[in-house]
Amino acid sequence: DIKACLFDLDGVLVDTAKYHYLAWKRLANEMGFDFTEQDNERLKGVSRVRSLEILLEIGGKELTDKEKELAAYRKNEWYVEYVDAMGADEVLDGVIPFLEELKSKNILIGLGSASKNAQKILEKVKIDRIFDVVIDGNMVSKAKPDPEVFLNGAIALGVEPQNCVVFEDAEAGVEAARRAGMRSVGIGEPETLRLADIVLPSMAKVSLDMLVDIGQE
Ligand code: B16
Ligand code: MG
Repeated sequence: DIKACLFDLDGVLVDTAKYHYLAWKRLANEMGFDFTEQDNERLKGVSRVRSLEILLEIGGKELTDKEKELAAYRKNEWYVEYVDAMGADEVLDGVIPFLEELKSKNILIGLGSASKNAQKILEKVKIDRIFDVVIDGNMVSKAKPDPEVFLNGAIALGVEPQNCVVFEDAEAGVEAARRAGMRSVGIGEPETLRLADIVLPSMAKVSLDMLVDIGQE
């Protein structure tokens, strides 16, 4: 049975990808190349450092380690400006009622995000207090698809992996869930989230009954 639900942040609870995009685009433009929304798809669920490497590859640019550090820092400053302007209305449809349903059934709620800004974002959109544990990009050494972020969440909650369900929009995140020995709900397209136990187009379609079904497999 299900004792805990672990949520990815960007693409599941909020759409911060659009702000990441604007900040990366600004950096790319300053360096003299364009960065499209399609390019941005490659950065979803990927760490900040790795995102920068992909961006530089797209632009055909090479930077020294020192320059990379500065570029990532500046991108984050711009990104955080957008985050600071976020409000409770940016929580994606279906999320709040579902979290409340989990709470009422005493199912534990955890966050497993690659973002180092996760805590701030949860506070801005006013859902931080619903979480029993938050594991973010500051607390893990290995990025998804490594299962570390979700395993740390399960340990912190005192729940076995087989009693956890992960909600993820990124292929690497679904793979991380599987490698952690957890079930997963993919949020997005079935073609890109093949490893998920079920795929839904958005959190608006999620329900506890549906989880019970996958929990009994
Ligand atoms: P930060 P998630 C990820 O969030 C984003 O999808 C990804 O685009 C971003 O680069 C990463 O967080 C790191 O974010 O720069 O704030 O540390 O989907 O794992 O919640
Ligand atoms: Mg995500």
